[in-house]
Amino acid sequence: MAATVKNLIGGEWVDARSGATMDSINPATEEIVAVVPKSGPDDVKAAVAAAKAAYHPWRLTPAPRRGEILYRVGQILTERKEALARLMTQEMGKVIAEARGDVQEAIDMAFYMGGEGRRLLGYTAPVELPNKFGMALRDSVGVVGLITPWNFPIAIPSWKSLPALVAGNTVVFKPASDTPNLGVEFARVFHDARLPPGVFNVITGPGGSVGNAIVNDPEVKVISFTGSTEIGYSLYAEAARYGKKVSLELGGKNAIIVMDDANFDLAVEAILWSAFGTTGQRCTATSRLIVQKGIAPRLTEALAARAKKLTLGYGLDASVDVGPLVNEGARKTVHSYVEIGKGEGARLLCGGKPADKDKGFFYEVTIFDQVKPDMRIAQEEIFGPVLSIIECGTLEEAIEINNNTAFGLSSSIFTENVTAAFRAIRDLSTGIVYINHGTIGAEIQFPFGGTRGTGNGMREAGQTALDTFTEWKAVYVDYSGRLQRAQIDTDAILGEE
Ligand code: UN1
Repeated sequence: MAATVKNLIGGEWVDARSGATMDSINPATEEIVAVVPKSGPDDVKAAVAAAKAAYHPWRLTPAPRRGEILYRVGQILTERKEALARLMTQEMGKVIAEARGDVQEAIDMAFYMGGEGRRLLGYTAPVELPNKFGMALRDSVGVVGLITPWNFPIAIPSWKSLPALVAGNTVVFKPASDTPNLGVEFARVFHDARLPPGVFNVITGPGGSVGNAIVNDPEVKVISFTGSTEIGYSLYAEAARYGKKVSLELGGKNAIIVMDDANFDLAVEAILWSAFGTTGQRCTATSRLIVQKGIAPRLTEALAARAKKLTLGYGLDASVDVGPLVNEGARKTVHSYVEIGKGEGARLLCGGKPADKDKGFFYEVTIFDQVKPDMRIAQEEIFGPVLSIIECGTLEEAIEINNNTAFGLSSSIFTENVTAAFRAIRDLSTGIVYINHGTIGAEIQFPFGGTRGTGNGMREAGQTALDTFTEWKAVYVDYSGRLQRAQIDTDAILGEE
């Protein structure tokens, strides 16, 4: 039976002011999973006001206490891991093992950022005048707006909210329209961890009205967004009008390079996992395979044979390899790219059409070879189970093909040659680089993000996440009891005129 859920504003569970609702659909069965508030700008206003009212007390709560609440969040997520994972498979389609991994990523982040409650490290440095002290501190920013996608419905909200909260900010969170129920369940974890009312608010609704209202509310000081490049760039321009800090995590066109000397069996496993895991709907998914000529025929044949054996189905069944696409629109987009690929002269090796099933937005796992680096299917993000195989001659050529796209999130090379591996580390110009592993599977303690059109230079996760959600404050304490002028009175110390 479909759940009916509410927004969380100022610690209260409330409907949209207008009373409007929208449905969240199971992409495997097309049944309604939940009925959620279809919020609008008024609801955003209320959430921002609640977050603003909660800000000063939260900011003045000692950071170790804030961290302890995050530990409780980690504990509750651990207790609810299986239930949240099942809900995730139902609401967005990823297979159950991957859904558990998604929740685990949030658990990891909760304990990692909980620890930041006793770190949030600043630094001291020597100063140039006597009887004077200098230090640099991280300070909170204020109300932050978090707008997240459906493909990692628990993990990505955790990457954004947990560093924001430990640093002393308060949150207005808008989950994706395809996974609003999970967004509300995520908020429930904070509520049940006894986070003070108003520190974390969730409002569900369409990006057009709710997302825009968050971006255009002057009280929201930071925007962290993960989604399409088109929307990301446009909200970046909007937010710039208010001088807001913006962190963008956008598209990818990630490649695995396979050199002739690669561990063949390992490469096959890694390519299938990175290209077709999460039905290709990860920002980090492998959508290009750049393969050296010597190994290309054998690798292509092995991949096509193995891909045909992957089982498509409802991800609650643990034997299923690949779930559905998130909605009908996504399936249409994927299919239109397959048509484009055929039109461009690439050769279709397998898949290339919606799967033959009564219900659900399933699409067959698809591989093209004879793809040229400048074809649209090798340049544009498809966000589905479509792999394009491009042949290359040398390592230099492979690296050049890898780097020559509008995106720069993740890349990978399979080689047993340490010299080639280190050259790749040096020259692959993406934010994440893997050696002998596919392009997916980043861990939360390292920076996550990419170059070029993948973002705006910010990084999520790791220590770098704190840069989005803090301002640096430089503090000088002069205990000399007299006026000491920096850059001017320093000469006197050396006895110079
Ligand atoms: C995403 O695709 O937006 O590295 C996030 C990975 C996961 C996160 C992916 N840990 O593939």
